[in-house]
Amino acid sequence: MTSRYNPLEIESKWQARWEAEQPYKAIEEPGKPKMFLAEMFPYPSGAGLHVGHVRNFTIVDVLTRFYRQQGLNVLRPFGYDTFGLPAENYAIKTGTAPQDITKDNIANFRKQAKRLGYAIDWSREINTSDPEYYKWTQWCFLQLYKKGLAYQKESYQWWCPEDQTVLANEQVENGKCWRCGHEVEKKKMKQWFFKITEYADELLDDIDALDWPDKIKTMQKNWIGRSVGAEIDFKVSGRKITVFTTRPDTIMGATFLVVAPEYPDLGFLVTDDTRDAVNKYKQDALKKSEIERQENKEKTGIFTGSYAINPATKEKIPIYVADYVLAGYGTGAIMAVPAYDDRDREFAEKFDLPIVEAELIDRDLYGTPKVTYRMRDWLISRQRYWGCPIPIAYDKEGNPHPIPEDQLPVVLPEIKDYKPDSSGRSALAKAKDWLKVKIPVKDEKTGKTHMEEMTRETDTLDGYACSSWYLWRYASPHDKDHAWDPEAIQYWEPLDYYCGGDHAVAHLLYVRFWCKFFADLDYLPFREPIKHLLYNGYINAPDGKKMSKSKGNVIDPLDVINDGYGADTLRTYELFIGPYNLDAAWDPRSVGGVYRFLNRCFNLMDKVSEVDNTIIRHKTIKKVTTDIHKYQFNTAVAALMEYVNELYKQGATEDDLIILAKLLKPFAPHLASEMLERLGANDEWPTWDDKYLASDTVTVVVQVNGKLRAILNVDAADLDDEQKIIDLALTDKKIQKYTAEGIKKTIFIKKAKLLNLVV
Ligand code: ANZ
Repeated sequence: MTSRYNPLEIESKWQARWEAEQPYKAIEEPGKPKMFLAEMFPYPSGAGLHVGHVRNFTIVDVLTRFYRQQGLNVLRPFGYDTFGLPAENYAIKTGTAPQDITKDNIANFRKQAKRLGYAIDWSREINTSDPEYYKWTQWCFLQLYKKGLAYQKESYQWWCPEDQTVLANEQVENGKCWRCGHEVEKKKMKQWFFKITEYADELLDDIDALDWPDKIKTMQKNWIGRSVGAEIDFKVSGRKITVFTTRPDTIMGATFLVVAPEYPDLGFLVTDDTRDAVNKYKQDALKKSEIERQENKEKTGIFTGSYAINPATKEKIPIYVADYVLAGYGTGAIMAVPAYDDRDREFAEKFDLPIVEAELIDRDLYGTPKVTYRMRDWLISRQRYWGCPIPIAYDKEGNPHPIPEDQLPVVLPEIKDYKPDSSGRSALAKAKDWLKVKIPVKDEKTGKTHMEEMTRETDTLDGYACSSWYLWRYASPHDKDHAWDPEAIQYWEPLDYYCGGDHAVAHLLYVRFWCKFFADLDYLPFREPIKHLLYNGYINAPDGKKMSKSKGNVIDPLDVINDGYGADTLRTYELFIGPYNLDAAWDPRSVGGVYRFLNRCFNLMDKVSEVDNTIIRHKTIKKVTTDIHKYQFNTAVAALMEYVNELYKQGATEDDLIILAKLLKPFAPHLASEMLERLGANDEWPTWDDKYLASDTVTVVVQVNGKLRAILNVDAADLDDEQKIIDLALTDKKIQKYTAEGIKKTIFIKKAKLLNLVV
């Protein structure tokens, strides 16, 4: 007689054993097939794990355990994405060092993740704010810098006045800061960029072959946004304006030019008469977000006072400035063809400009072919303290110099006041001693090297830089000599399964970009870092609303566990809740249902009897295995529930129970391990034999002129094939008696499984 199911007791027993024995430690075994899985590593917030993390981590855990049980060499590491604003803002508020906050939060996350029983190789933990880690983020930066792919540029940038920092395009959502929701504005600043556009074509061309959700693939394609067209020069008194157009064939109808308000040469285009008004227009335009500027509102704009020559018609055409032309796209200048382009027509109508329906001409006559992308280069400098320092220093003339690799890491100094100011420099500017650094400089004339005192860069890197290479660090997380060990990379990478519910265009595009870049440097033997992507849905409150502290509707996973349900119930429930890729609402009753199911599994161990359940056993093995392969975790759990119901009805043999425990282990590993131990079995994944799985047959009624004449046994799958059913009916002797004269009409009603032959 077994005791009552006591999840808390069983779970602490198995967790203690896993802690002591480290069974999930991954070791390279050349020649043995591998499987590498990871979730998008979490930001360890002060609030600890939430139910969304649990869903995300459990999906990875189910696949991890599934492949382990199938005998593959599985790597499932864990890490923390720790730089960023929440810890810094908390530090500003409380004066606590972000380093200390982060340490505590990590300890809490680790404890909680262990409480959930994940099959993690804990020896491979990484933390992006650990100097041992970010030393290599800085090394990555320097490789990009050496190849000219990390560069500085003065440009208008999104600036969040609340967080006092610039934001990347991806971090501006509907004109607001992604983090604090404050309205953003444009500010002209010198900033660091990564030249992701260099890889735009390859990033686009390789998308189709990825086994990623179509939704994400489409978002990336749109984000990159390739446009094929031409650049055409228009002469303007001794200068020229180059426009980008996808319709060079319409040039005969170009009756004016429009430049963006930020157009660098605008100063040359304005005249004494127009200068003030144009400046005023420009200032107003800079306050608008790009989205606002592209909205289909009434067009605004102003004449600059200058004219250009249309190279095709040789006519003098006016040059306007208008905010519907964007600075960062194409050349920031367009030829307006109001007869063919809606936006240009609206503008022409409003400003009374000619609309000429001119003939279309050969493409090739004007301009040079040009491909343009919506995607911009990736803005990476942040005026914040809590980030990876950019390994650059400036000489007296303000020229940047890379910090030599043997001086890495550039460690973040401990400071007292973390607050940035509106001067545009991070709090690092106040760390006076840290700012000074000696850098070797080679004299071009003498060839000799001398040390020169310089000032360090005070910007830190966008956190997305830190997460652009962590998947490779997992292969050799403690390597002191490389960012990643080539042999370990060769064995484990690329990542087989990646699971997350965020970052469709930012992180998932950046990591592809770095992969291609490091592949070009021969540091990586593959050009796509992630084979299969699982994009999971969110878990909402019982009323379907987003869980949030302010609404007081947050479900704390640790409460669910400690209420007595245990981690196995929580894990199984979060996958049973619905298809993994859809949002789902928390349902407390269903948690209880899953708990009762696990109880029933446990109690079945008392009910061993002599019966033959071979067919249902093989059916269940097949269903659970194929469902997991298709990521249909909810229906896999449902199949196990059905199996248990059958075993209660029929009785269960020890073999039936062993199969149950093996199939249950990915979802409820503690209970399953306990059952397997008591049953004296290993956890090897079972296989099914199709010979026990005769296909389902159904009966189809065949009528002739409305009278029942025969009943056919057909394969259920054949119900979809009307002709096959008819052919089968016509081979039946009983039917043939009535159809010798031929058939006028056949009516097949699939739902009723009925075939009527009219003769
Ligand atoms: C003349 C023309 C005639 C155009 C026509 C279109 C249709 P996509 O497809 O999105 O790449 N354009 C170019 N640069 C722009 C900018 N910085 N801001 C706003 N609009 C810009 O769009 C390319 C077209 O958008 C270009 O081709 C240009 O207008 C406009 F019947 O040139 B077209």
